[in-house]
Amino acid sequence: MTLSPAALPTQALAQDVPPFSAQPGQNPGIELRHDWSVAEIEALLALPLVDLLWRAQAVHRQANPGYRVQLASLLSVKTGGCEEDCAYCPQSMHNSSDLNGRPDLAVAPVLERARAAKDAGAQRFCMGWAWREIRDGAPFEAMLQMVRGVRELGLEACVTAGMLTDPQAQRLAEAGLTAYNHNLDTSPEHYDQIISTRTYQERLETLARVRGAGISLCCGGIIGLGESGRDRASLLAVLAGINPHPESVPINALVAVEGTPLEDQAPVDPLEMVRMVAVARILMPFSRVRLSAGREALGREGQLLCLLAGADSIFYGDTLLTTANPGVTEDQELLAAAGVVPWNALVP
Ligand code: SAM
Ligand code: DTB
Ligand code: SF4
Repeated sequence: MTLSPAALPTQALAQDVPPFSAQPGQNPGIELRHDWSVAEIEALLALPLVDLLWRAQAVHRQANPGYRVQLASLLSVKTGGCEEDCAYCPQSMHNSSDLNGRPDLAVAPVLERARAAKDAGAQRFCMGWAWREIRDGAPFEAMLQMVRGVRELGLEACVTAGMLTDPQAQRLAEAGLTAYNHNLDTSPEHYDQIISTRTYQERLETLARVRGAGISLCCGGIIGLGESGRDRASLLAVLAGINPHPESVPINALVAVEGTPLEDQAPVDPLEMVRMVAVARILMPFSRVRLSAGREALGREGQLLCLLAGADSIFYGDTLLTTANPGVTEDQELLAAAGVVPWNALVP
C-alpha cells in the first residue's frame, strides 16, 4: 500500500490524539488531564524532536484551528528595589543590576502606553510592579485605575505584582482585571537554589487567591536557571496539575543580566525552548502558551519552531520589563514568515 503525504498526518493523529473542538467541554473526545507524572513528562521532553513536534502540532491544530497568536505588550510600572532575592531578576535589591533609578509611572502615562500598544496591534496589556506583595494605599488605588483604563480601551489587562490578599484580588476583579501573572519559575525541587525569601507554597496560595476571585491565571516558568531535565518536567507537572489549567502559561528563557547571581549562566539552546513549548502545549491543550523572555537569543528560526510547537502568544514591543525584546516590525515580519495571523486580524 502506498501512503500519500496527505494521508500521513490523519493516520498518526487518529492513533495518538483523539479529535476535539476548539472549546473544552464541547467535545467529549478530549481528556484534559491534571495527573501527569514527572516520568511521563520527562519522556515527552526526551522524544525525538520530530515526534514531539508532530504530537504538539496535532494538539495545537485542533485546539487553535486558525493558528491565531495573541500579542501582549508589557510595561514596568514600578521598577527595581524589590525585597525578594530571585537570583535571575535584575529588579531585586539583593542584586546589583543597574536600572538607572527609574521612577514609578503614574496612571496617565501608563494608559498612554496602553493606547500606543493597542494602536500597534496588541490585544493584551500587562503591567508589572517589582514588589514582594501588593500593599493597600495610593499605589494600589492607581493600579486599579490603570486596570479600569486598560479595559476601557478594549484590551485584556494583566497585572504582575507579587503576592496579594483575598480582598485585593477581589478589588482587582471588580476593576475588570482579566488575568494575574504569578510564575512558579522552576520546580519545587530546584526552587531553593533560586529564591529564599518566598516559598513555593506561598506562590501556590497566591495562585489560589487569584482563582478564588475569578481572575484568569497566568502562570509559567523559566528555563536556563541551572535546572535539570527532571526539574523542567517537575515544573510542568505542577502547572498541568492546576485544575483548571492556567489560562496562560508563559515560558521564559533566562535573560542573564549583569549584576545577578545568574549572569554567567550558559545560554539556553533554542531547541530546549522548542521542547518546553511543545510539551506545555501537549499537557495544557487549551491554555495560551506564551513565548516570553529570551526571544532575542532564539533567532528567527528558533522562534518559528516555537510557533510550530504550539506557542500562541508573544510579548510584543521592544522592551519586556527591563530587558530588550524584538521590535514590532521584526515581530510582524516573524508572524508573516510563519504565515500566522494575530488575533485582531480575525477577531473584531
Ligand atoms: N514581582 C512580581 C513577581 O515576581 O511575581 C512581578 C514581576 S516579576 C519580574 C515577573 C516574572 O518575570 C518572574 O516571575 C520571572 O518568571 C520573570 N523574569 C524576571 N526576570 C527574568 C529574567 N532575567 N529572565 C527571564 N524571566 C525573568
Ligand atoms: C513572564 O512570565 N515574563 C514576563 C512577564 N511574565 C511579566 C517578564 C519577563 C521579564 C524579563 C526580564 C526583564 O525584562 O526584566
Ligand atoms: Fe521581585 Fe518579582 Fe524580581 Fe522576584 S521576580 S525580585 S519578586 S520583581
